[in-house]
Amino acid sequence: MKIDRVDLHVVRMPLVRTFVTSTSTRNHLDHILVVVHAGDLAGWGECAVPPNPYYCEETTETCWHILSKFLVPAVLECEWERIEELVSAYVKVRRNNFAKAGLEMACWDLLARSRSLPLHRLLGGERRQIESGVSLGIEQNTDQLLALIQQYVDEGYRRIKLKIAPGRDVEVVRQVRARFPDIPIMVDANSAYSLDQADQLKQLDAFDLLLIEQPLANDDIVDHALLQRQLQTPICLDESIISAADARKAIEMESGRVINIKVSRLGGLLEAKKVHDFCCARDIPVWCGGMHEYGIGRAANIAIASLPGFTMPGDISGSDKYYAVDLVDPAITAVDGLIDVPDSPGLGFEPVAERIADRCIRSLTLPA
Ligand code: OSB
Ligand code: MG
Repeated sequence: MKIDRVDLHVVRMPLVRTFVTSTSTRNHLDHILVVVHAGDLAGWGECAVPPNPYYCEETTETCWHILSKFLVPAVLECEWERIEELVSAYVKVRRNNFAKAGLEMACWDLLARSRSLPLHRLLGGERRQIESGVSLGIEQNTDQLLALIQQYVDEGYRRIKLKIAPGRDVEVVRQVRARFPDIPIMVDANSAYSLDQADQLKQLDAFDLLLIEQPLANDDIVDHALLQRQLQTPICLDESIISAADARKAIEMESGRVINIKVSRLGGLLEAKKVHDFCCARDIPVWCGGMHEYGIGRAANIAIASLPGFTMPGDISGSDKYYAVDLVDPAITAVDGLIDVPDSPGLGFEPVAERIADRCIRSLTLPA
């Protein structure tokens, strides 16, 4: 395989509802779409990167820089048959995982289309449907939060994730649990606590939570291990795990009992699969996290979540949870809390050129 041209597009999408976490507030997103061309074939990928460096250090601007100056030029030089060979073309680039993930995803799509296979088959997926959950931002008004949850439960979603922060935690979770005694609930702190707030977090043990996601610092696995010893609720790591090596070390240290696999945070589907395989061998449950992906990145999440080790419902909701109109056909929908894994070649959902052009705010083709 030889890629002869790469298009980059920044595509701006408004969110149907403002999304607040312990570190940021989002009304719209500027993800980068990556299109790799090889002869008549094209593959699509998405850098689902936040506009500001509050989840991780990358932003839309840093991804644009790293893609256009380093990753794309390296890939344009490369002859490859397997994704491992492609990835080795840019192995010198440290981190910048969101940028890598968008380009690598496009190459997986290209490879799958060149073999007329659905992406989930290339990855080793087995599930025909995936269980879908929703991630809910911090809401100032708890009645509004309860109404939102009711709406998603009525739509059939099987698991909810609540964003928490100091001051918006124990009491909110208490009210949600009282109103929804049976629904599986997880909470996500996005690193808002420190170890000396362990007593606050211990109170969450009373609510039969599936897990607490990333309570402590974004780059920590040591304090998480100390905290896990004091908590009954399993800790799940998100921000702290940016490679399969990190996953191995965190499991070795008992820093948590569950891992959130996010394609973009891990720098691509290959590394995501490595984390999955390692966790499977160690009986560590994993689930698929998200970054509000548009349809392209969402399709890749569906494909990876079809692997057998994804035993917990993930953050892959229907696109309508975030977007009035998504960029792909057919629309990605959850019915009765399940999303079908598509069987058409590549990502399995087709990008719609006019919708992308309408929302595109910046484009570049390489080589120039
Ligand atoms: O920590 O999982 C997170 C969104 C932005 C930044 C961080 C996170 C999230 C989500 C969104 O929880 C999950 C989704 O894509 O539905
Ligand atoms: Mg998280």
